[in-house]
Amino acid sequence: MSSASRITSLFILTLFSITVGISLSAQPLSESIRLNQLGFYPSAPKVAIVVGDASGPFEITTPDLKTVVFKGVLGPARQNSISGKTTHTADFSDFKSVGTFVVRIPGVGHSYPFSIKADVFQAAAIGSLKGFYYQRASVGLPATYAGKWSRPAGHPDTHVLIHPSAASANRPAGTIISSPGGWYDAGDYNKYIVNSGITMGTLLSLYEDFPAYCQRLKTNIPESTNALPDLLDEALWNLRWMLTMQDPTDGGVYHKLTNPGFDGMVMPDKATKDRYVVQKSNTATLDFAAVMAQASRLFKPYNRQLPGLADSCLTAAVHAWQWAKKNPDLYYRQNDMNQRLDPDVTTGGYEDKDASDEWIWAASELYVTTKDEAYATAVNLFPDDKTPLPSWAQVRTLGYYTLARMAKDKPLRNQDVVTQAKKHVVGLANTLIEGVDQQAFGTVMGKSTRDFIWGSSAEAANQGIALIQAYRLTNDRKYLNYALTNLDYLFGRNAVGYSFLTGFGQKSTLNPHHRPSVADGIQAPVPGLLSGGTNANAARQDKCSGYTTTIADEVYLDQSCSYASNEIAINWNAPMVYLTAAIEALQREAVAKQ
Ligand code: 9MR
Repeated sequence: MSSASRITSLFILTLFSITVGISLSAQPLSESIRLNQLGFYPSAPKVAIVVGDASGPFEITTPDLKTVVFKGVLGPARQNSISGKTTHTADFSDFKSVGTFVVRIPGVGHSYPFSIKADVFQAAAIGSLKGFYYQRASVGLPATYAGKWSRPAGHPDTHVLIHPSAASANRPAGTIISSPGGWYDAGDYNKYIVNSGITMGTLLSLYEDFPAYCQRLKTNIPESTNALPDLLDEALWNLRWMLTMQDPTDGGVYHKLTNPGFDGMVMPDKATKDRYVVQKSNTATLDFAAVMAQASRLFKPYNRQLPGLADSCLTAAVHAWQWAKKNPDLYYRQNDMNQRLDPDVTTGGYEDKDASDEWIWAASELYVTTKDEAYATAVNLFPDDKTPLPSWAQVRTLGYYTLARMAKDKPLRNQDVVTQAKKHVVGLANTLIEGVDQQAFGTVMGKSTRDFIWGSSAEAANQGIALIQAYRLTNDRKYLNYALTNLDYLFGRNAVGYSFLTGFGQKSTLNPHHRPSVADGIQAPVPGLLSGGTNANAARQDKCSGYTTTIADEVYLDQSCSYASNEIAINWNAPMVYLTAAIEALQREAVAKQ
């Protein structure tokens, strides 16, 4: 090669590398492109959102960016009503091929990879249900089931003290009772009946709504080989604990089982402080009644495997209901209790100002289980037109879900109650979907700053459940598609770009406020746990120092100190299980019908 041609080829080579360099740096991963990091069903809507100014074409390519498989044009600018930021939509619903892809926007970059396939949320449904196994108290988690998150048993709870607030003639203060098992509530190790209430109600409703799908759901737990579906086995772990929280003498239910103060950030077996059951409360007792009544229906077919359990549940429910009738105003008031009695208790309060919704839920479950009209008339089931989104403090609509479910086989004499419940549920869904298409992220979640409360991820999941309920009652597919938008929200189509389910998505919560995840020395968090997520008031509430914004839909900090935006909790995980599993179940039904 002559020196001239050597220089020429060097020149070409340099030019080539500059060009390649430019083109690669022009196509970096862009955090501005937000989408469901797990992916989409082939025939479902598929949307990514780009935050910021952008216009013109976008492409779907293979993850190596080499092959363009679909081309589209970004939608017009929309303004986020919370932050004022501009977004554009990349809608590639028409692209239906199975595979792994990215969204690429010239001048912006490319998204995280995602899949298009059937069963795209199946692993998340299994994973979020398995999350409950990792929360089990009083038992070790062997590697066969827990993998690298295997850990020794903690909190045997076989020597639990009766707190002075819970003293009764038969059980004076200091009496020892045994109350093992159940799930740890959240990032802390205490066990609270109120929060167990909505959690169990949600999981049991999933089973009632989609029994065939749930019967096949396998989570690799110690009970996986028995005759019961894994979902019921998991629920049973907490149900048996709940039963121990009822005072057998009078039917009242202790509000919680707790240390006086929160444990340090240690593994369960290193947390050995005294544990107490505290005062019986109206809300705990009514939530307990509702769960036991519902459980009694579900476990009835398993009488051979669990002799007498369904009957015991119903007896416990009725006993609890009777106690509540005698003590309707016995609210849990932690501060008042601490002023009168020792030791002071400073763990989660789950306090409530109004038990009317707990009455409605308990009455509805008892009515549907027993068909005894007395429960339908004992309380005013429809005191007004409201249909509040379920949360631990607001369980009215759980009752409506259960009553509306009875529309199918019409086993209730009082169909008027069923019709009204149905109207409420569909009305809630209609309110939720209003104006969503104009929203910056196009998700049902996030229409207003009010959505961004402590545990907002569960707001998104519970909105999704309401929409699925409406879909089941009307067969109108729009509700299902809107429910999918909230699954998109939870897996990354949101203002912070995180998938809030640990272990799922390329950019998911890594540092939850969760004692085992902090203390186990393993880098990856315990998987399948839903972070509470964005919370407009988090900085004021947990005083963690890392927050960088006050924009309501962006206040999220993936640090373990951030218990107000990054804790995990069973009442948040349960609706995540419901939403992922229900959508999978419905997808299978749709495919089977094709
Ligand atoms: O989920 C609860 C949230 O609605 C409250 O605003 C917050 C403060 O009272 O408490 C949350 O529940 C926590 C409970 O009290 C203790 N275990 C952890 C729960 C999740 O953060």
